[in-house]
Amino acid sequence: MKIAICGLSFCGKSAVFKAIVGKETQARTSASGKIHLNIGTLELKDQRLGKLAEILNLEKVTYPKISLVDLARAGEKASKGIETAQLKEFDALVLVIGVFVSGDPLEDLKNIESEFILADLQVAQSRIEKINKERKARPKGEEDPEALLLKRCQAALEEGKLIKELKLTPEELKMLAGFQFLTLKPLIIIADVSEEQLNKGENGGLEQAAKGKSLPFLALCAKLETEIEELPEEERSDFMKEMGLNALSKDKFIQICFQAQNFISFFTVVGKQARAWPIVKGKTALEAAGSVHSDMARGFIRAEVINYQDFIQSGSFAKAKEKGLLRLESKEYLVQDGDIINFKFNV
Ligand SMILES: Nc1nc2c(ncn2[C@@H]2O[C@H](COP(=O)(O)OP(=O)(O)OP(=O)(O)O)[C@@H](O)[C@H]2O)c(=O)[nH]1
Ligand SMILES: [Mg+2]
Repeated sequence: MKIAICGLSFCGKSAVFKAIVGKETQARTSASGKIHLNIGTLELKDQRLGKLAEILNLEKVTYPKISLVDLARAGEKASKGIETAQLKEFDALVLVIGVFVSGDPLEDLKNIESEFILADLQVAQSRIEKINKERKARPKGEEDPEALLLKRCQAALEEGKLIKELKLTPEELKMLAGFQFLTLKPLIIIADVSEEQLNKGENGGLEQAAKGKSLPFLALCAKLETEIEELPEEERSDFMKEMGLNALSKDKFIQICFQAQNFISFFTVVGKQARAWPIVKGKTALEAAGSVHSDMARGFIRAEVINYQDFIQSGSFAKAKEKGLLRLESKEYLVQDGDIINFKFNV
């Protein structure tokens, strides 16, 4: 899962990256040599997995990972706006608004959204034109379903809406998947605030704006959180108390990234290893198997499933089986958050 941090120049992107990723950053230059990238890896430390390892006496746990990329242009290339083309390859976008420097954070948000909308409009329009040219031969009155859907997107974008605000069906989403529309990607809004703003709970109205669009939101003072992380462990909690902070934003951020993508987790236990797998809510056992290994989906026989809660209450797989809590499920079973799954397959 790849997530990009984007935003206007000098809005605090790298500061937020540093606060969230900590010291394990790698500075890289992209193949084109123009863009300096900071890449960091985050793990969703699911407590349930640790508990499983403890009960089952396992040696290794593997958490789901997020690759977080801080996009920054080389100094002389820096312009005011966002280069939208470089955002296409990402699964989700984190938009940083520099409330600590901005004269008008809401205006910044609006401007960036407009850039996203414009980029998507160009993609939609050029595809519609192409379809019209290619399919001139169609009998009159018969509309192409792809063109129809794209026209709906175009209309929404022209009204200043994000494509995700259209309530699209899974089939429609599938049809649009190849276009990599920016306004369809999960978007997380981060307000980088000053210490003073943090203390006053000020975020330039962004929290409400995000809420109005059902976008996940987080306010943090990146500079302060980085300073805290650089403190010796024993001084941290006192300093945080002094600053009125209960927790660092790091863990919350990771959770928000998962929620924004509508992910739940299922677990597998193989040998001495337990692993958590993220999957979009509403997927079947067959799709879950495929996300672990394509062979598991190809040769799928059935899934042995027990939910984490039931397992904890039983204390062992054997006891759970006695109680009838270990279920055999078919391909169509809808995976639930916390399911421990043993895929039976044959290739
Ligand atoms: N007071 C304050 N200053 C901050 C905060 N976050 C970032 N800064 C400062 O703002 C300046 C710009 O921050 P960066 O994180 O480099 O911004 P950026 O968006 O990565 O900039 P570019 O990559 O050049 O587009 C730096 O001098 C930071 O120290 C903050 O939360 N509070
Ligand atoms: Mg930067």
